[in-house]
Amino acid sequence: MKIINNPLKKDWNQILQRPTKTVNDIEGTVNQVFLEVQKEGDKAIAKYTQKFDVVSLTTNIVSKEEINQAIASVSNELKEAIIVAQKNITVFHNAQKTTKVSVETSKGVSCWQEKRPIQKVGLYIPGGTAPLFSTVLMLAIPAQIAGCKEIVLCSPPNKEGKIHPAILYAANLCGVTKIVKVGGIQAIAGLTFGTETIPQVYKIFGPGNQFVTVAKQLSTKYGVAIDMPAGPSELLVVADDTANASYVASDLLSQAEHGADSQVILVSTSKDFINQVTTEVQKQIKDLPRRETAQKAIDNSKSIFVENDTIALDLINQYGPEHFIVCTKNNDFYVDNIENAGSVFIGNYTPESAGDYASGTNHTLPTNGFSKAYSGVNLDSFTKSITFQKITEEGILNIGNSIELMADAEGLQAHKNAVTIRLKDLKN
Ligand code: HSO
Ligand code: ZN
Repeated sequence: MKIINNPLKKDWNQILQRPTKTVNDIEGTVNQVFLEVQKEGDKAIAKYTQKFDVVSLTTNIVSKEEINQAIASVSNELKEAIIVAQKNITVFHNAQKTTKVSVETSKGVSCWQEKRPIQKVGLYIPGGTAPLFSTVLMLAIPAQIAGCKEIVLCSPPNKEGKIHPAILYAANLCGVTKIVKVGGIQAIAGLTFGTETIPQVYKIFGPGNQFVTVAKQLSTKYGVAIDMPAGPSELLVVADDTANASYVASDLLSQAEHGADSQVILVSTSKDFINQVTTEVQKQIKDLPRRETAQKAIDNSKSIFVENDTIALDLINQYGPEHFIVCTKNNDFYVDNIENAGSVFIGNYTPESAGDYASGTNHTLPTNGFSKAYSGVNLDSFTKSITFQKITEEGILNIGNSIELMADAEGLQAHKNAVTIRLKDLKN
């Protein structure tokens, strides 16, 4: 980790830059796959599954039998752990339900807002080196609580044509209505257009590599919503001498092991503490099975010494971390004043892993500074609000003239007429 001492404010932007990636030739490939899937449906899906996942399947659809086999092959211990997580995620997302907002804005003019589930949603779960079955819980549980009717999960098949059993177990546990073995760009294209086997959906959720991210962005051009623009994982820890250097090092490494492009940052008002954490990181990384990945991320990461908590907070708000751990003597100051962060972890006994798996909060969060404008996935991500209004005779008499005047001033005579015609009747 590079140590940076007391940086000038004018240099913060440059210091806090995320590792950049090249997206040049991705768009051409994504467009091509989309066009083919739109035209040829499952035939194109099979072609690209063969090409990218190097497997040819007799069917995309996961059968009841495969699900049963998966359920049988997951250990009881892991099942119990997943059920603990499921309970906490359910409790937290259930509590996010809101009641209908209803108000009389003027006498006789009632307005209200109600939420309705998005009927069809697609959940993308990446394959790759870590089978993220925890992400199944984070997406399927709120979808189910919101009342989404069709919850379609897509995940790439491995070389044997299979999806990891824990992903199937979690999907089955959390109310996924259809599981399809398809990954990458072709999965997002399938969910966008619908094919013989993949249902078309209204919104696509979930993490993925650069190809999946660009594909999700393209799907919005075809009228499909997405959860948020996704990027590599990030963690920023602010900690001082009251924190435990070994704990902080373990947290930094927990995010660093996600990918070589993950970014972890330590901000501290103590130089001595930064040195302790650096030593601890070097010690702990040696025993990690994913140490090569973690080391690459650590090489790109920074420890920043600043003089006081006010400067630290300012810098953190400018960065807008996906995950923010606070372990200082002034935790309340940070908690009360943080403006930009995806999810906040407070105190020595709140590792980020807790939010990744089982505390109850959602781990699908805005990266890349998007926490300045985006929320993480939550119950509302699976609903939309509809507004209603009902106006009585008295109500239209109350606001009719204002509408007429405004419509007239905008030069929209027909709008005005729609009110005038009613007012005339009422006044007669
Ligand atoms: N930290 C990741 C989520 C995750 N971690 C899943 C472990 N499994 C992005 O928030
Ligand atoms: Zn994680």
